[in-house]
Amino acid sequence: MQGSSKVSDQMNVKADSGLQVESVEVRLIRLPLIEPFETSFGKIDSRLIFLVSLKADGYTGWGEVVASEEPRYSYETVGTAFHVIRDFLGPAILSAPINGLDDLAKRFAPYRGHNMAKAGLELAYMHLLAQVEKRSLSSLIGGERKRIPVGVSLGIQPTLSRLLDRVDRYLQLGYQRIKLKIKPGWDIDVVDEVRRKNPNILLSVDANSAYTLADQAHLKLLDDFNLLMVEQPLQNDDVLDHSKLQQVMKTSLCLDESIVSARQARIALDLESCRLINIKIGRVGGYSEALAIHDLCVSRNIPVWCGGMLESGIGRAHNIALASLQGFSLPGDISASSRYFERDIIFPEVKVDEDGTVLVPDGLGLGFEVDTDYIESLTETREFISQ
Ligand code: OSB
Ligand code: MG
Repeated sequence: MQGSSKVSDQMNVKADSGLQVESVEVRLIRLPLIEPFETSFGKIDSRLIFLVSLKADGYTGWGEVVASEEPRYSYETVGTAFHVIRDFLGPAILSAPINGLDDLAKRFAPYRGHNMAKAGLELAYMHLLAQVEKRSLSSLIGGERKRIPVGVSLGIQPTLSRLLDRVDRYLQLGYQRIKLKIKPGWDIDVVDEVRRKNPNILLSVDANSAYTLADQAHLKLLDDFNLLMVEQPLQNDDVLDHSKLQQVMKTSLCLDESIVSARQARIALDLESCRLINIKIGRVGGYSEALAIHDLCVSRNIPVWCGGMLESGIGRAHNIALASLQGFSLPGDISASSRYFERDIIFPEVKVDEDGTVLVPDGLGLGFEVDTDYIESLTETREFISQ
């Protein structure tokens, strides 16, 4: 397959020499959200951001662990990621020079699960590698898009009129796709109204596992609204019921929570549990697995798009690089910094242009400067990991 061979060739350029990571640092900073974000599993007002930085050869590589404070979206939390990085993954990184992304992924593989913790370190490593090789992260992984199409994910709102107002706002800003969070009691009527007011927009919904197959008849009502997709209607660990649901629904299902590895992606596609996949680097355990899922989907003509976890600019810059791969043909949940935070921790901040695209930077590494002074001033917890 074209995609996979190219990606791994590019990444092993300097593999022979290996890169000895000299230090692993983790820190927590809290960024208040401009507006609370509510999904079927709860509401948050701020994001506790977990940053990882690796040092080698005079460079610093930055990554972000997207785990939340509570185990709702997934079982991982900021606390479990801290533990797993400090006691297992950090020491594994420091133990010997790293000979490319595959080597790192293999070193993490014996530790089961904890994908977000693994991904945070893989992100930091790839940022480091891009700098050592004097190229952009996008080009390092074989990205070809110069601009990526983006959409916005709108949380559950206190009132319908407030939601309609937010829809208008983001359409006016150029966003190419609107995604509505839904749950029982905030679904059909809401979607009906948004669609009635906006007959021609790309519209999708995300249930974050709020339904079961017993709700099938209710979910089928969504078929009337010409939705781009229904994201993760059923349980996080299920692919069989999603397959049964997809058989009776006209609308394409998209899996998010259920796809935690390339293996699960293959099972879901073989079972026809979905027609689209949302790739989040954190959920799948890092670049290595994200690239594998991308390549698998390209080979099967399954469109993918880049999901978001309300990341800071550091995680978002990585998402932009990932979404520059050819297979990411649908708008990602990669919104402007100003959609989330008063002030981001990178500069320039992420901007969405009037045509609803984000420019893929071609500068060294992330293509954004990490605002280390600002990060320093926000740091609540900081720890160096030793071997
Ligand atoms: O299901 O896609 C999701 C945020 C947190 C947890 C899960 C999800 C989301 C989003 C936000 O939808 C997307 C974004 O970062 O803008
Ligand atoms: Mg989702």
